[in-house]
Amino acid sequence: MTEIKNVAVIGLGYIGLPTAAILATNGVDVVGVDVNPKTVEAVGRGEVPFVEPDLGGHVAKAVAEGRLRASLETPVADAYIVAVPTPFNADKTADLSYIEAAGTNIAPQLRGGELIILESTSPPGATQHLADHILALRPDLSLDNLLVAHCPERVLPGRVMIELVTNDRIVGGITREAAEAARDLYQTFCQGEILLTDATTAEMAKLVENSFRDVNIAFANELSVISDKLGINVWELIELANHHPRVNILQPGPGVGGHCIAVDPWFIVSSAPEESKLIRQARETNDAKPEWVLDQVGKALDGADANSTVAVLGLAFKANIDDLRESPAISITQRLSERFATADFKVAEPHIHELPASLAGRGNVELAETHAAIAGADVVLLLVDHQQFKAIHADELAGKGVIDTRGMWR
Ligand code: SAJ
Repeated sequence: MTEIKNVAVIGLGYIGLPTAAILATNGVDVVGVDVNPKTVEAVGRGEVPFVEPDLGGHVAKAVAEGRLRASLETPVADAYIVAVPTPFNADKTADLSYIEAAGTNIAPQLRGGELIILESTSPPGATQHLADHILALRPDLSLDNLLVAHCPERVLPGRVMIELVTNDRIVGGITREAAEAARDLYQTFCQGEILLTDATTAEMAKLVENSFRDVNIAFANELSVISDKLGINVWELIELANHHPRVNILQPGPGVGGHCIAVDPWFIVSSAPEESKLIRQARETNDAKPEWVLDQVGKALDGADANSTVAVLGLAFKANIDDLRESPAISITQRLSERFATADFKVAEPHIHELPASLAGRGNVELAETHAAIAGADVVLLLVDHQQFKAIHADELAGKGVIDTRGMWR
């Protein structure tokens, strides 16, 4: 195998760019590749096109030192790290077209001996599929002279630059040699333990971690619905139960958002539909939670929608971030504005300055400052437990219908 002096990172998104930057600041020559010219231009200038603490400094330093450059074209390199999206299709199977496109662009650049690592969250078999795809384009090569491995990312948005260094990593090789080569590359920046396995187990490990969280959040969400029916405060209930030394129930919410936990379990379900009953049910339970929140608002409005104003607090998919992707708060606000078309909705989200496209232009939805939104509201609906909302005083809520989906005012 070739000694790895330079790496091409395919996909400069939330995972690819941090990985490219951290490799570069640890002495590896990196070319970051992206299909979006704006991303390539921004990274080329040493800038980061999205919010992630500490990433800006790494990218600026790597570019200034000449270790990181960005390109629209896949170059010749000793190793390739593929970090492209794996969305799901309408039938909830994984869409591997971005991975295939990355493979198509890598194939002509290969000379034999390269390491190819798939980092994208993938259904079981995707790494083998990538290898097969490349080898079909390059029949002159084989797994004897091409090292293909899977190394799933597991970093938490908002803590990416810390967790890239400190988290343990799972590396699954199509061959043992591939796993060992990938381990050696990650060791340039990863201080956690690097655990070797086969590619399919590594793929499943990532999916299982996020499904574990999804199933446990579904349990909490189900408890909140049961508790409401029985007239019990679910937050108190969970706090009390969690005093048991072997019980650790997660927190209910308005639904599960983000691009990982609400997606990855479906990759397990579509691989083994008959056997994944609990995992599927958890997904359905969490996906049903927004509808339950809508019903709560309906009860609070009590038929008086025409003259009512609802303050909606928070649009992000979780607390203290600006990430709106797959946010249940957005879909709840959209559906509220349609179902209660004669009510007004004042949305307070401290992390944004204008409404996202899915909400902009709706006559009854408007962005507002938090306290002003509450002051004019009949019903206050808290969807995200942002730090900023802690400053809301109990007096501000007096006399209003309050729906607290996060237990902020438990
Ligand atoms: N949520 C709850 N109740 C809870 C915890 C979370 O309702 O008790 C909700 C959040 O509000 C949010 C969603 O779940 O809508 C997901 O948030 P999260 O903080 O659980 O996870 P993500 O999506 O930000 O990141 C996860 C992480 N996976 C695990 O913790 C197992 C991260 O380590 C992964 O790298 C990431 O998915 C990923 O990229 O796969």
